[in-house]
Amino acid sequence: MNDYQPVREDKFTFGLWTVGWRGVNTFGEPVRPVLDAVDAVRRLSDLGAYGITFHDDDLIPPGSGASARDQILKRFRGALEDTGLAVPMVTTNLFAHPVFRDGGFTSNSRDVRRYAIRKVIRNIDLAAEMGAQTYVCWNGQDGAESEAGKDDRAQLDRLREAMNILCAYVREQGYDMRFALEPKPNEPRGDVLLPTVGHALAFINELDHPEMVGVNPEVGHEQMAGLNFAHGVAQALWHGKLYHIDLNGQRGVKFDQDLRFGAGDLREAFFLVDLLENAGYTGSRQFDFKPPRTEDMEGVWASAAGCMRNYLILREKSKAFRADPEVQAALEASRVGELSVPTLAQGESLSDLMSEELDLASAGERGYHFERLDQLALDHLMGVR
Ligand SMILES: [Mn+2]
Repeated sequence: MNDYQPVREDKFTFGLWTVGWRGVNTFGEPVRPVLDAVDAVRRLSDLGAYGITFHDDDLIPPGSGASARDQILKRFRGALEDTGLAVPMVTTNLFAHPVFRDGGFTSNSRDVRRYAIRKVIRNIDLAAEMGAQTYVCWNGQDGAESEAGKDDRAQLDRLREAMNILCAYVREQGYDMRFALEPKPNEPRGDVLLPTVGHALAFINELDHPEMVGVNPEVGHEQMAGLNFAHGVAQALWHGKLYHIDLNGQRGVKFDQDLRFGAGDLREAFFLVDLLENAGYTGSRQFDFKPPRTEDMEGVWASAAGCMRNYLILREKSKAFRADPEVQAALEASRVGELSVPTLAQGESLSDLMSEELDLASAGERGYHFERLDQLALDHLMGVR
């Protein structure tokens, strides 16, 4: 019997801001105490995680002096060494301070944009010291409530300028680091810049070094726009741009719920794990969730363990689905493999295709049997096969 105990090789990571989230929401005050980063490292390691990630301000409180900073980093590094936990990704908080009320890289205020770049550059140095190879950019407050107040095309110019500066810096320093842009449609801004995976992928093509920049899609961020997350991730993989992923749960088009992975749309979670495991994705499986305010610290760790357990259960279900002879026959009947056969055979030309006739009557009658195939998937998911 599989006990679904995670191991380092599963590459599960957690943001310090997830298990450390104190449960502040729009209407409610904090419900949990401040979590010491060292405790987070130890607990996550005990649970079987591979790594921990952080925003600059999560680890080092803003306004800390040089000696306080050194002390914090020394303790944190000590805990990493004791446990073997990695820091594969680091990111910057360009959203909490009032100065970012109109965004960071794309604030209308030029001095704020310059400050935002300084803040990120300093944190990139720390990320490199920690061995992080991925740097996530979530442009949380970059967006608008009113078209009148924001020149969208200038905003894209400024975001491009900032990303080009960051890429040039990483190249100059010789850091082994890539960037991952995190799309989100809204919240906290009425409309956020780069709202979907597709917007981000198109934007990356306009950069000086597009090969250094990919995406960090988050389950809930696509689903809160009613989009199919597995499809978005598949396209990111197809472009070779899935540099990182944030896993969590969301139920439909509403505020960003950040439920634990597997809560929310379980069916889409199954097809997502099936995709990641079969597409050769080798990066971190990061959980970016918020343990609900109902939970005390014991509930926080139960919630974190649940994220990993659900991934491992779904991974096992996906394997069983793919290995099932009836599923293989159903895939065949649905012509799933046929889509991978090029429409023109090698050496064929358009004229070969043009001279062919299709029996429209019989091809039009052809059923695709997707319902049977999908039911087999659900049978596996629901544990009756
Ligand atoms: Mn989210």
